[in-house]
Amino acid sequence: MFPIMACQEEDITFAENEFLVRDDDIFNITYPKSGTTWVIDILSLIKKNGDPTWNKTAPNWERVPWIENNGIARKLQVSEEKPRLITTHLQRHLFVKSFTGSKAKVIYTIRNPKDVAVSLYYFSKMSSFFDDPGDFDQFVKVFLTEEIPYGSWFEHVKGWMEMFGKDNFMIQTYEDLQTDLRGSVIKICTFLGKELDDKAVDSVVENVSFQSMKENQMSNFSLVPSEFMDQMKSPFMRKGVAGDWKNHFSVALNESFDKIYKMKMQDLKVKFPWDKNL
Ligand code: PPS
Repeated sequence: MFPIMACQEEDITFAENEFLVRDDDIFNITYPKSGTTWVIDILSLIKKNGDPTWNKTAPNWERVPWIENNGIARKLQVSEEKPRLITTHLQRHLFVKSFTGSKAKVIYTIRNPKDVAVSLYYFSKMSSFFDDPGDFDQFVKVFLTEEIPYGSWFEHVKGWMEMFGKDNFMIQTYEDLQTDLRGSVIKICTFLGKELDDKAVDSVVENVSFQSMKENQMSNFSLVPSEFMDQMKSPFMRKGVAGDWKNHFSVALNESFDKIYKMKMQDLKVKFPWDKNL
């Protein structure tokens, strides 16, 4: 399932079958609400060696566009940008076929799924791209299925983790961005083979703080008309913390979530920071 206002079948089919990946492409890949826009701002600052001008003058969807969104794959196909910075929420099995065998790099950002569910719940309330989520417990039950835009969180993660260990694949957690933003920026630079001096790294860190991005209209979606995103209902840059799920999950809901999580993730060898609490 995809939100029809953002993604048309034709665009997804073109991205999957006809889009030609270049070896210097850089992909920012996430399940929604996992840190997509945070990494967009980090990547666009790294590309500009820490100069914030681009981040402050072009919206995130122009700097690191979502390949599955209306008309974007065709535009990117003829783009002369080097490197092309591309975002996607696509599952691995729907992703661009020509990626296989290329040297294009992927940064896969992952977040505690309970926090993803909370963030997506509020986003579904404010955004006309998604159905009204109803009551929180009900929404979490839907979140645990496939019947959700962009598909199951579990399938998304398991699909992309098949690339684990490959030289052109990096896992970034939202939680690491929280606890060590500077260290994470440096790791991303190393992965991309991009050398930034200390001043440039400082500028990246400063310009991607929650507060800076919340105030930057090129990052906070305030340019989107309120009929599509009603930030009076819930701001896009909502809380920006790890662990907000504890304020939303009842004991019973948490237990049933953990049970399903363990069952669905038991075969996955890769472990995440939140797994130790299970
Ligand atoms: S989307 O719609 O999929 O592109 O959303 P995405 O950007 O993946 O996720 C939005 C959540 O990320 C939080 N966010 C940040 N947190 C901390 N610091 C920074 N700089 C930052 N930028 C985005 C944003 O607040 C959403 O999380 P919640 O929990 O709803 O606050």
